[in-house]
Amino acid sequence: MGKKALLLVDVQNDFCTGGNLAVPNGEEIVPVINKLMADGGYDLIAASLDWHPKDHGSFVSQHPGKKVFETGELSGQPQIIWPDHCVQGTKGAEFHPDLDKEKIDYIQPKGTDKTVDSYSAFRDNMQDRLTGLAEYLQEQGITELHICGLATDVCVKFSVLDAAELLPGVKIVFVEDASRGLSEEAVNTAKQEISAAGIDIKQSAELLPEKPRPAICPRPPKQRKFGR
Ligand code: VGL
Ligand code: ZN
Repeated sequence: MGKKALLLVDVQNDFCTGGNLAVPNGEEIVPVINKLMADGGYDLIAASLDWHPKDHGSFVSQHPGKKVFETGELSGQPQIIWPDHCVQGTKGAEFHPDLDKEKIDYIQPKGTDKTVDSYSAFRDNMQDRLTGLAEYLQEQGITELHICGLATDVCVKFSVLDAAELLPGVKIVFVEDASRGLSEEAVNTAKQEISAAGIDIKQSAELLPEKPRPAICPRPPKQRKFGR
């Protein structure tokens, strides 16, 4: 029998309300993910962590004169300049406190090299170094992988597209309502790219076992007396 796995992308404080690179309502996915982890019937749950050194080359602090969300350069490549975020060992880099962390079997750090960014949980943005996650999932013999997290239009999108490319034969599903994005427009583009790659987009309820229906008529109705 095939194994079904769940991949949580960057469910970290800095991507939630109050964090340094907050995704609007990012924390809303936490209860959705907790339910998926509890009832989704997964054989394995993996999670990526954006895990940057404090002087990472994507940080605005390393680009004097640049503003956040402008395009700059990193190792000769165009690079979006981000607020400093998910610095190794800080509160912002921790999983959201309400996430059921004990259900996670494998943690994949990424973005640890300050000279290259890594949106995908599978490889860096130069596409020349794998993180090890694909190899791990292959070794485990997974046949289906559901992916969700933060942010839909950045790290989730690149993780989903890479999963389809790097895990041939594995069915990939993007779980939309267990993900949130930075920009609505970019989320729509991300969904189009995911669909165009032949990857399924589903809602978490479609991945959970159906609740037993309430009986329409649990016992015969009491006889009602009209008049006296
Ligand atoms: C992310 C921007 C920079 C993400 C990570 O997790 O979506 N976005 N680093
Ligand atoms: Zn980052």
